[in-house]
Amino acid sequence: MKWILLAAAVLAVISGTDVAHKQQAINRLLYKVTEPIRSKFTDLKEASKSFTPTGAGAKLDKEHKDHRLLQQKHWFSLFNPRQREEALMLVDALLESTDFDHFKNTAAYFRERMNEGEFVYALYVAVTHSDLCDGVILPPLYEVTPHMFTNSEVIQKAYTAKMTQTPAKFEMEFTGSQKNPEQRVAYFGEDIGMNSHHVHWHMDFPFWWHGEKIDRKGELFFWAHHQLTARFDAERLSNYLPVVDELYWSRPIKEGFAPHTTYRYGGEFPSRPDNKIFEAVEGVARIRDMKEMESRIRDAISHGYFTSHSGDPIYIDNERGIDILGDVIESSTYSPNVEYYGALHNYAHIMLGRQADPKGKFNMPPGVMEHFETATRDPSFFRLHKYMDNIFKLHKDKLTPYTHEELAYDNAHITDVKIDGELTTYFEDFEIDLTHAIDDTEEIDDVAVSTYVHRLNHKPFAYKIKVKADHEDTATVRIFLCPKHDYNGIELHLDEYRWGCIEMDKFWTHLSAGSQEITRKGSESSVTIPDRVPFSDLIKEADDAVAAGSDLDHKNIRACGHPARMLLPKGKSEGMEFNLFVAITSGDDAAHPDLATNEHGSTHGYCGIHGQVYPDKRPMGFPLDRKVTDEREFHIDNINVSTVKVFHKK
Ligand SMILES: *[C@@H]1O[C@H](CO)[C@@H](O)[C@H](O)[C@H]1NC(C)=O
Ligand SMILES: [Cu+2]
Repeated sequence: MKWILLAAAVLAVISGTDVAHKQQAINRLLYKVTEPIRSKFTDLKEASKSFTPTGAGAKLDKEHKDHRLLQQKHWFSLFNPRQREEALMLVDALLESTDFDHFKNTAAYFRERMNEGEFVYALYVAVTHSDLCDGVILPPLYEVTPHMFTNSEVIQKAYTAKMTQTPAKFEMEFTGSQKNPEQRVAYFGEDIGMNSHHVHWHMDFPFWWHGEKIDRKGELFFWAHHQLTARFDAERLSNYLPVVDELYWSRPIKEGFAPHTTYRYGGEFPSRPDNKIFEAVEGVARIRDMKEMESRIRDAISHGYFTSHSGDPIYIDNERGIDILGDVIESSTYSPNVEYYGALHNYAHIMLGRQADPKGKFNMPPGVMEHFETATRDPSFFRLHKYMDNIFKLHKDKLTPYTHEELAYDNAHITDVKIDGELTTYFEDFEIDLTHAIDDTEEIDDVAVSTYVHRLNHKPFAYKIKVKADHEDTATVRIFLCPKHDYNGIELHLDEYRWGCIEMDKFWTHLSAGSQEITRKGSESSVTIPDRVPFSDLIKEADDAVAAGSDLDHKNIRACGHPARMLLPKGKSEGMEFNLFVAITSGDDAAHPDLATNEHGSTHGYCGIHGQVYPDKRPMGFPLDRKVTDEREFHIDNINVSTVKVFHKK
């Protein structure tokens, strides 16, 4: 038996279907995407000339031959319907592949013919979803397309370094000035790890998705964005700012935004001054269209049902309702009646993105709000998401509060909750390689150019939870960090703070009869991922493995997940108080039988388990997602709320 496996492994290495070869091919396909495939990558270069695309690829090739495709060296936005259509043709062509060679050759062929932005998007999505690419790590997007994650100042400096052939490393500041109070939380909205999480979330769960059904996609849309909103609010409170107010269509957009960012092709990202009055965007929507979409959705929430195409009611005052509401609001292809309920989220992004040039008079490229990479930099992103979050809350608040039976787990008695170590945040510098930000040719050598950004991190810590169990069992542990006081320093009740709770972790564990201590490290959190592997490391590792005839065994391949270093919101020098909420419920909540020993790729809290059902059978956010009318229901042995302090050190 063993020699058969060995023979299979040897065969895989020789034929190039092992992870090392795949990783190498993906690296090379993304290497300097705005330039032709390097001639030293002979197989890809050859495929780009002589491959004959089939199926969806043939259809896309015909569009190319008919000169219908978007030119190269032009901006790309997923919210542009035609550009999206082109990118999705490539996604289909790639996902149709039945072997990796076909996948690789299709990609190589279209890399030389399609718009680079469309190509990168399609390749990232296809690698994420294709079984043929299992084990492949996607290079950090901030290194492949640095223009979307940095600013014009940094890119200009990079060009100077290249032109003068002088290696350089320079600082990247956050956008704006300290005269703007919003600047205090720019480290959150502009964090490259968080931006990457956001853009990857939308690649794992695309609104246009027409492939195999993705479990609880609409609910994940709600939960991932709700968590971004809650986290941003927590950061604001630590920075002496009130929580975000929602967006109003009929009031001025309070905060302006000057992105200081330039497209690689297509000029500068448009700016928006403070207090801009919303205008209709030609060819997209009028303000009254937006209000209409909103009021139809609010109507459905009040009625407790949506109306399908055929006029049938789809009841939502139940556990499943949130999933449907998420599908409707985004909207995704799962929306039961997109003609009637519209696409509130997607249209709102475009409306906000275009306010600088609503009539298209100045031929401005799309705004930061029209790209998932850049959207969170603009303070209006969080206003918009607060607005939608409040609509979700309206629905959740209609549901019957959890009963004692639903909350209790008589087997577990929490006797103590402690933090091992100090909850301490700090800022650090992080270096980003800018090699891919600047043009060159095969003949010109690369110059080492990088920028360092400031980013939030925290010291290692662990939760220590003492539990007494009546009998042996598997249990579900949920940990939330919740605001304790509002902006004015007034202590909040459970029903006031629950919606602002940050999901820190959720895991399954084995309880033995009697007393025990559960230790869980912050770094094990199921909502976060570790730092991304730099592109240059991925290249070196794959090239070395291929040269040595060995394979790669990648762990942590998911790109969706909040950055581990941002698990804790920023503290205060004197300490910022939070409520640490711990709930232990029965292991029956697990949707997979082995969760206590197998985390299924971790990072499932905000990103689910790839290709499988969401691990928790309960609604996302349980038990804090519903109204609490009687706080005493939560005074039970399996739930504990304690106060913790998060410090911030210079
Ligand atoms: C939770 O645990 C803390 C610390 O162990 C304890 O002081 C507190 O009384 C507990 N609270 C509840 C509601 O059980
Ligand atoms: Cu989003």
